Amino acid sequence: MATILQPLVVLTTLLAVSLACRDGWVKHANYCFLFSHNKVHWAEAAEICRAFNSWLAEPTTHDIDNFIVSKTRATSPKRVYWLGGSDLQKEGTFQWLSSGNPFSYTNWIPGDPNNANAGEDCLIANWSGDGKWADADCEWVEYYICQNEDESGEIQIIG
Ligand SMILES: [Ca+2]
Ligand SMILES: [Ca+2]
Repeated sequence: MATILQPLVVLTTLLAVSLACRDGWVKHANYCFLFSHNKVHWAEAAEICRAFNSWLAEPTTHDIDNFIVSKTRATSPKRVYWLGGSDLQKEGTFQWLSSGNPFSYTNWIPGDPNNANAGEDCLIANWSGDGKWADADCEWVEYYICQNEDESGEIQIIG
């Protein structure tokens, strides 16, 4: 009897876990988001998100972008966060890190991207606390947002 029930128990656990994001992650739509409490370079932020089995957040739609803005306003209105976009491949052409797709939805602050100073190639959220995007120097040390599909718990349970 125990051997018959065991797969059922595992399945039930999976279903329960998949309804929630990992501790510290916030659910929105079918995704989980982590708003960092530490600051790193853009490339390091991307590495950290990958290590969490996720990606540097990509607000490819107004819905996701609006969620990030709302969440930021509610918790840390002045913080800026690295996002998973850059024009490192081709100056002036911004693309998403995970797919390589060019931006379709955008939320640039007026005047950006401007590739200012020695060059700015990395996408940052909530520039000037305005809820808008800017291109920023990839070497700046900033907070970051990771994103993954809402299935994070399954891997941990199976393991
Ligand atoms: Ca640039
Ligand atoms: Ca800029």
